[in-house]
Amino acid sequence: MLNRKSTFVLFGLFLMATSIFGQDVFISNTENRNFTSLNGKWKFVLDPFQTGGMGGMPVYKNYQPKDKSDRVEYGFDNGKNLWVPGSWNIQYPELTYFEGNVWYRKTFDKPDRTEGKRYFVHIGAANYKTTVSFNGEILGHHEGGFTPFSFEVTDLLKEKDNFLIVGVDNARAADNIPSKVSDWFNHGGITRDVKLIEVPSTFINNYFLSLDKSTLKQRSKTIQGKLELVGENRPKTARILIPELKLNQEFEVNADGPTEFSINTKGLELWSPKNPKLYEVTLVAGNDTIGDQIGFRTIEAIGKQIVLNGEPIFLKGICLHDENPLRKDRANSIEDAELVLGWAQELGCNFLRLAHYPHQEKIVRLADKLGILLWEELPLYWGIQWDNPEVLEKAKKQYAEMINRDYNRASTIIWSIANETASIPDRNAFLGELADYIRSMDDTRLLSAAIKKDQELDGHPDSVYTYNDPLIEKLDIISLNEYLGWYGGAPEETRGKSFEFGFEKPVIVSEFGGGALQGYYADKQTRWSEEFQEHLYKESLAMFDKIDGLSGMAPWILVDFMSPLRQLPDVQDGWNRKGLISEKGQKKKAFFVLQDYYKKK
Ligand code: GCB
Repeated sequence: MLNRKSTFVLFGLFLMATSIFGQDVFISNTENRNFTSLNGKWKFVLDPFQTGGMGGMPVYKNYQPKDKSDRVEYGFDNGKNLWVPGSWNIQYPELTYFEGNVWYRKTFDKPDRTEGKRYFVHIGAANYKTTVSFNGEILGHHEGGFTPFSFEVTDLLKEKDNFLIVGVDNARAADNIPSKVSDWFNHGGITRDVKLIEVPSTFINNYFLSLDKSTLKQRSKTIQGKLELVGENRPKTARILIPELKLNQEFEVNADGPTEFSINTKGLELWSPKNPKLYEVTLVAGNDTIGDQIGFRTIEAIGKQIVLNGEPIFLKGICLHDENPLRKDRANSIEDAELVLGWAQELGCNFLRLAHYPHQEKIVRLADKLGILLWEELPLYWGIQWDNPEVLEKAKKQYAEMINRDYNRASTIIWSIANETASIPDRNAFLGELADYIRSMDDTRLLSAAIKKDQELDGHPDSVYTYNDPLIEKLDIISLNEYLGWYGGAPEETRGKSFEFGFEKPVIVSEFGGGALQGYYADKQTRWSEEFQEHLYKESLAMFDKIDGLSGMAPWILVDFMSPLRQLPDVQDGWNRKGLISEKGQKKKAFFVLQDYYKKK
């Protein structure tokens, strides 16, 4: 039998062997590049036993019978369509709980191209394992349901009848991230935009800009930059322009590897929730030019305070899943983002916890425009295989993809590395290494994790809840999820409780809450009633407010969300009811309790 290490080596060889044609290059800021959208109707072939990629006639070859006696046992042409982006579960009733592989096919002709251009297929997200093939050749594989990836197709692109076939497999597995069980719906398929991106032969694939916090108090503030290029013919110099600051500066480009540079600014306005100032920034390198809208700010944890641009700030937040409850689908449009951010603003929020996985890029960009601070995380959630080095590598890769995508967004201030995980040696080693890895990629943001209290006893008998998880050492913020009043204990029991932390760090309550069915009215002792939830919010807020060093709050959760774990008839019917707003968009009583609390903060 193979041990884990040799499986890991084989897995690596497999990935190398299957990426011969395509190049897996991270391309950021795709919205501001030249591209052809490949969204819309795609033909599909169902592959419940996950065998379509095997044998002499794999589905990605797109075989057609040559004559009337030929045998081909699949076919896209007369098949049904799936809309991209979107989860397949909501598109056909028979796919509601489908977990397995689906092959998607899109055909298209070559865009009007000028010589010397390169083309990449870019997928915003596909849940969970993806195989990308083009004109019958496998370009590569991607794992992880919420982060973007791309493969080059330049050398395979034909004038007519190109076919892109993408296999997406959402089967749950113990060594996935998330693992087998999670409290949200397993939306399968190509859930975010697909683009055919056109770039020059040497191009800017990514760049990282941040404000140097040591210059925060100076009149002339420094922006630190890093530029990454892909291609053979690197220019000797590149240029950054911020017209509003009358800035146009050239810098030398390294012969290989990324190039670091810094620029001094005058009159820079800082980005904040009160003034979400974004600058038009342009980078030019050789034949490539890319523009972006970027805000500059600093974020620090000093003593027990979270400090934005040198000033303490209280995070008035709420948790959120990346779902449009009205459409019952994964969110994938600017309208989806506007819907939920509109509700969050009405609640009085300046902060959102984007739980429990990377949300669509459009919401992060909208938060930049609206001045909403964000917490982002990976689904390092229940049941993760902490002792499996492959899983750690997957976590690093998915984290790198999220940081590569969102590094330039001022709104993102926290990377959270795990949710409610028990402190055992394997987990501590895994998350400790991950924390170091994230800091090596991005030391401009704060690290956190939703931590458990030292004693997890039913009935919550302790009057003092203590937090001494050694992982906190690696973090900037202590975040805690506490459901006293819902899971064990009555809401009134909150009155006798207090909190103690073994570390001098700011504290965020990253979850608390309870379920209520919108429109069900009863007395405050009756579970599932709006009054029960309202009562629980009043009691919980009073309890958490006493925490010394409380720097923010993100109750669970803004809107009811789909979850196969929640099957109580007539109450849940497949929905987690802890939302302050129902899946139809109606506010529950507790919404106004939190709104009132935030007004007073
Ligand atoms: C939690 C989890 C969250 C669940 C929530 C609940 O602690 O972090 O994913 O949905 O509780 O509703 O039980």
